[in-house]
Amino acid sequence: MDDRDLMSVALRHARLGAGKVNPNPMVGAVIARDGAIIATGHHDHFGGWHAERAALEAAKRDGVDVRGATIYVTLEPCCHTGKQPPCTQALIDAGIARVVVGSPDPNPLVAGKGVRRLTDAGIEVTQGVLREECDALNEIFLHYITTRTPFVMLKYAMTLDGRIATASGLSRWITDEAARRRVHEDRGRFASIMVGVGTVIADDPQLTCRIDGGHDPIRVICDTDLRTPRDAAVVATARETPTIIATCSTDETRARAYRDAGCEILHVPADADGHASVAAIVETLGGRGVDSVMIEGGGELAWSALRDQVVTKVSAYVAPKLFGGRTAPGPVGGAGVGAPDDAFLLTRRTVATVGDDIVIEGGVDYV
Ligand code: AOF
Ligand code: ZN
Repeated sequence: MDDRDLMSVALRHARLGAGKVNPNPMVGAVIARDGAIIATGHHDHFGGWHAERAALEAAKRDGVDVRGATIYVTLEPCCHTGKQPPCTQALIDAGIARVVVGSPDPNPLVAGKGVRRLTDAGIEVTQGVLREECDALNEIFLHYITTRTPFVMLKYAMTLDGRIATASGLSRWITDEAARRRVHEDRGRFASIMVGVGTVIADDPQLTCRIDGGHDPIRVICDTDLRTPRDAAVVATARETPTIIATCSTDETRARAYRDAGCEILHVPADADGHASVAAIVETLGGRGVDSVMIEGGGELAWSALRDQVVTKVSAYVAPKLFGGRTAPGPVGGAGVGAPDDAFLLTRRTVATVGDDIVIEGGVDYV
């Protein structure tokens, strides 16, 4: 196998940490000799071994000699002491001869210093192998480590005529199985998921990651006046999956009922429209180390998040079907922009098909 093949194996291992490592990056490592894999490892959970050490320990456990071997790592090895000791030192001590790196680590504590430490020690370093794939895998980490604000993805599914429900309010289902599975994969790698109370009332969603071994995001309900039904699924399961109800209400009696069910009540100021401020919620989450928020509806919340300029990326699923209906809602509500020139523009766009559906994604450009 060549460098790219071995890095793609490292990428596969990295993904095993999805949802468990946040706000750390997903990192995978493969140790190889003459193009053949002799050990693998990944960063498995926040605070746990880094990928490099996991691979070195796997080799030790299997009695495999790594001196003179090459290691493929999806992210530049760290050279600082955090919850774990520096990987660069571990690689030097183990006698690794060559290090192949996917993404540079923008963490100011690392940022190029990891690679320099290795080359100073006489190790050959090759950088940028499958860099695009490695960067894409860690879009959340790369954003959060440099801005300290959560990576916010606005996700919605609509028909080709721009409806997220029929005129009578029915929305199950717009996209097919394959697209819905991809959404669950996204839920698994995001630290939190946010919906408006209208969506909770209309759909009674669980907002969990329903794939094998998947990690559930923290659920955040944007509920200005504490209207979340007491028997909603998110309230009933708040002891298993953390649920935050963000509100402007000061009604302590109602708040206590949600708290008794295991929910956290987060008091936030109102925005200009009188809704619980999305910007304030996102800021609070970021301050707690929550590196990512997936916004899953509805239209009012989507608009507030765009207007507050907190959306980092849009993930739009378009189903090849039409609902029609004068009053059938679209994915983004609110007041909307005043003129076409005021539109929110997407940059770095990608278009792909998932099953019968189309998924269009891109970063939001606020300038
Ligand atoms: C690596 N390999 O597998 C990971 C790295 O607190 P710590 O010690 O876990 O350090 C976290 C930082 O280390 C994180 O912000 C990122 O810069 C880097 N993560 N580095 O060499 C890994 N997970
Ligand atoms: Zn490390």
